[in-house]
Amino acid sequence: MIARRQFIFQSLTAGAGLGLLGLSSCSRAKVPSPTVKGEPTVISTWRHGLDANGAAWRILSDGGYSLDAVEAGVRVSEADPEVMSVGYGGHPDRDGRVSLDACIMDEKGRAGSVCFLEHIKHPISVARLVMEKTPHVMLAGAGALEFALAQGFEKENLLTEKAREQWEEWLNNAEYKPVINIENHDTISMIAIDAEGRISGACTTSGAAYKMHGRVGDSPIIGAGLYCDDEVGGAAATGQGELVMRTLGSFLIVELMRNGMSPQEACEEAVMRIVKKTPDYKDFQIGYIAINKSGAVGAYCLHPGFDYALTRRGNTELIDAPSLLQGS
Ligand code: SD4
Repeated sequence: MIARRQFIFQSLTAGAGLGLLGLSSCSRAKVPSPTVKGEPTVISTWRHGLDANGAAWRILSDGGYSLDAVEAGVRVSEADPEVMSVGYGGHPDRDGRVSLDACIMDEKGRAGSVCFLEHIKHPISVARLVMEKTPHVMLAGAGALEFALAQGFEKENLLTEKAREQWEEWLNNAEYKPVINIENHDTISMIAIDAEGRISGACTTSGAAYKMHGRVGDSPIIGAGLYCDDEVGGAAATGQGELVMRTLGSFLIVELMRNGMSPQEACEEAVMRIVKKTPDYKDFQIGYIAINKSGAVGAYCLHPGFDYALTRRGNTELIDAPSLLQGS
């Protein structure tokens, strides 16, 4: 096990490296104080997390299970056609096809995932059934669709008129260029602790807009888009999946917390890992959220503009995550 002081040293080294990278030092925003033990808490990415947290909170405040809460929570964004980065109404790939990625984890360390899934509005619920009803963790593409249909899910057209029009406009140039903070929302990742202290997480997305057909991002990859360990806490990601996948960001954050970092320190360190390994990191957005067993939360991102929703004691706040880079 790496000693706590070594992590502090590494953090300091990372901070010192900022100057070399031509960056200002991180502005550390006020971190919300920890939850009182036994108090349910839910956090989720972006403004659309406000409604999603509402659905999760209805379960948590009634003494319900965190796994049910995160599934119900992210289903709200999946069903909302105005959230054009998740589920129904999501941006299609460059061929005009909507393909979805999602994963879920429970407090026992069990995991389920689907990727490159077309025609199913609620991939998170399919991911849960992969976890609960199969010996596998992940199903992809046609196999995932076949499984979903066998489980009674309905085949639907997920491409809304609005998404089709935007895609047709994009075809005029057909240039793949990720947009930072797309419409101020992106993947929804959610982590919840229930009254019994059980931690579960969920992550669901339509992925990068106008991606290559068949592209899979970080969101359904256990340890990249999401990771929970009931002994430690949970972490989740949003933003350019390729950068998260290369560094297995959510797993990294949980392991950093296991070794003594606060959720805030761990999120910052995970962003710095990307910065060190990605010369063109300024062209992308990455956002991380994390919570530990004591209910302390943290969040960090590359560019300003990433926010997350925090609900506890029946109150929901939308909090701006501190960013490494400052606004232009
Ligand atoms: C992904 N993290 O698939 C997700 C969401 C996204 O640009 O598309 N971000 O990479």
